[in-house]
Amino acid sequence: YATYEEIRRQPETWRTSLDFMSETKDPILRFIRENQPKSVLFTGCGTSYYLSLTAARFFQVQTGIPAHAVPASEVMLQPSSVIRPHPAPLLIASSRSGETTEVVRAVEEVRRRKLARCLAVTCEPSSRLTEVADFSIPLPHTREKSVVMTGSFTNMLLALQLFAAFLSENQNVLEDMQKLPRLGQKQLLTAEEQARQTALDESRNHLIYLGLGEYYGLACEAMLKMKEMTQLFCEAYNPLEFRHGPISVLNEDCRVFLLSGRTSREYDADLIPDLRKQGSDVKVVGEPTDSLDPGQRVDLPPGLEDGCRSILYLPFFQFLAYYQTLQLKLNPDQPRNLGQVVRL
Ligand code: F1P
Repeated sequence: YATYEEIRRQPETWRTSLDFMSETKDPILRFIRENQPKSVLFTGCGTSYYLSLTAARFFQVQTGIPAHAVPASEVMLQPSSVIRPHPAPLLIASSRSGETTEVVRAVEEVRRRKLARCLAVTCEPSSRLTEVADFSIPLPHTREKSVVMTGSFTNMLLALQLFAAFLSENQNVLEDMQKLPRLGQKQLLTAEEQARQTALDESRNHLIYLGLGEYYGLACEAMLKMKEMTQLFCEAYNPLEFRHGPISVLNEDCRVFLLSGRTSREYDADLIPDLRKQGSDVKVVGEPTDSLDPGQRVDLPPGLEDGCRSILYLPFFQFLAYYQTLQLKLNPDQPRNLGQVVRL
């Protein structure tokens, strides 16, 4: 299946993206310095919106420039409710295809009203989006055959994170990002095997993904992969928000994935027993910890800052959705009711 190949080849494509970004660093920084944005609005649809959520948090933490993310339909239909033109913001639009109607129209609308300058990140260098944007970061080596987005998510996110790190000139972050292809390659086989084993248990058919801050966008993307490929019932929440009502759905049909980071560790320890109370299975995905049995954990390589670790969460969740799809005897390349591009 193309989906499988596209998940597997990710660490190599991350290397190409890092090299490409280093080569184009000067024009990217020139574009930003010319525009001096006082805030940044990230946008996209579906997977590209979820990567925008994570990229916005990372960007604000790195640069100190206020950043947030909204779905492209909101920029398209209600631009003045999400963009204030003074002081001038920057709009960063992400789209694998560069053809999704809401994204293209959002950028067109913002430019027509002169609300902001626009930077595009896409896997299609000759798309409508690159035509209408002021500046583009093209990543054609991450083009995909599969309907679902896998490597395009991690690569577009990586490019945006590197862009933030260029601006902040944070050497630790820049060094951590260079380690990702090697760490990702090392972790890939374990992630695949753990995902394959987890998917064998079909009794858990209500899946819940929890992530805080930068990890909320990752939790949403993990949820979307499973939903698109398997049509199982999946939800994503902020972990502590989950306690404020949604927790009442838990039962023995549920499996909860907690994307754990350093900032939330203390609170995660307190939350896990509550998640288990009604017989739900809980898997904690993050840096290794002695406080949980190996069967309750999905270990990621240790030593990186929370934000820099982001893309390493994805291969496990992508493989999980892939193997769960095979388990249900569905075709991972062709999810029901979905095409590569949504045009209105
Ligand atoms: C965004 C998107 C995907 C979704 C499906 C349809 O596309 O909504 O997230 O999985 O493939 O398109 P794009 O704007 O990134 O091309």
